[in-house]
Amino acid sequence: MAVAAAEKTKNPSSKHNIEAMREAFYERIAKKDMAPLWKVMRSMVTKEPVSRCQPHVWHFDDVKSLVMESGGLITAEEAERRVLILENPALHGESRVTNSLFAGIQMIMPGEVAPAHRHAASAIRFVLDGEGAYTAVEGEKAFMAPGDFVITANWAPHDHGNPSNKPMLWLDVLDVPAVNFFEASFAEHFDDAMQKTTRQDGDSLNFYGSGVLPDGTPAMNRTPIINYTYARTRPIIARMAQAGDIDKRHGARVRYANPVTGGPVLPTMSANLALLPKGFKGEPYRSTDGTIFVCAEGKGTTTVDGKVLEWGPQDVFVVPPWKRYSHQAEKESVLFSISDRPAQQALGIWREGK
Ligand code: 1HN
Repeated sequence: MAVAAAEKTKNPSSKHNIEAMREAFYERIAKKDMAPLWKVMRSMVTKEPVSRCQPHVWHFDDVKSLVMESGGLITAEEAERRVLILENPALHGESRVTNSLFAGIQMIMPGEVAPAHRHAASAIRFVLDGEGAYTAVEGEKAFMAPGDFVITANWAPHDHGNPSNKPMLWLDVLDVPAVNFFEASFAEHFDDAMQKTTRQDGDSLNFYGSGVLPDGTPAMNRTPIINYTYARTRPIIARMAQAGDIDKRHGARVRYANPVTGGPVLPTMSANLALLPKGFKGEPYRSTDGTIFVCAEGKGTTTVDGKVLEWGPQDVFVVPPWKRYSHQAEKESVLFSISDRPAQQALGIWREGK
């Protein structure tokens, strides 16, 4: 201290000089494409996760009427995929709901086809409305109903069609922003709008989800099941709840699993389905995986970092990474959720807490 004070009296402008010298130095090194770490280190290496995303809810009434309106403006064929992007309010223009995930609402009208393509990004669908449209994935034509959870793994050819007489709407979640972070995107379009299907609706769930496996099934980092139907999964959470197997934070919850390995359905994304009994007041929880929720049934609220998100049937809401949240159910409710947890776990960075 005394030495510094002495320095100051000797050279009153030394502080100013060193600042000016530093600035001049930074300008010189910038010309050589370099920069000082010490100016940015604390904001790069934060003590805790800092998310740019905001908690937000999209109410299905609004979403449905706007998506239906888009049906009068563009065909599925013209659009390739008629999807309205759910943009996080803090990330407008970035086509993402969290930093790593894309979410959107897709609609396919009676008689329409969304042509076959494939890409490096993996996709999931969670069906919101309508019945009897299909997604054809890797040769299986999977007919869909509300609450169905459908997997399109990376590079799997897929097209959608709607032979029913009602529009069908579903939530799409893709790891596109994560793939693009790595600048590893590839895509391919096929000459035939519809791929040839060799397997019947439900084949992959019957073959791989019945406690037996076709002999010789290799272990893969993604599930071989295309459609985890609501009809199969919904009764399981009801029985868990009846048996009192109710997590204090998450309710009676199952994890969608790859039946060959027990691991997540995809290497980049994993999903859950939870039943919250009427009057459920969840304990707070947080984790580093920002999570997208869909209310499949019921009515309630989720408090995120002090902000109350009200949800009802088919509403979609997002909880940013490491924000503390708790669920409250006014009626018996079912929540679907999806996040990038397996990607974070593969990197060894996933954490959870209270
Ligand atoms: C995509 O291929 C689909 O196949 C849906 O249904 C949404 C969003 C971004 C990029 C590709 C689909 C998509 C997408």
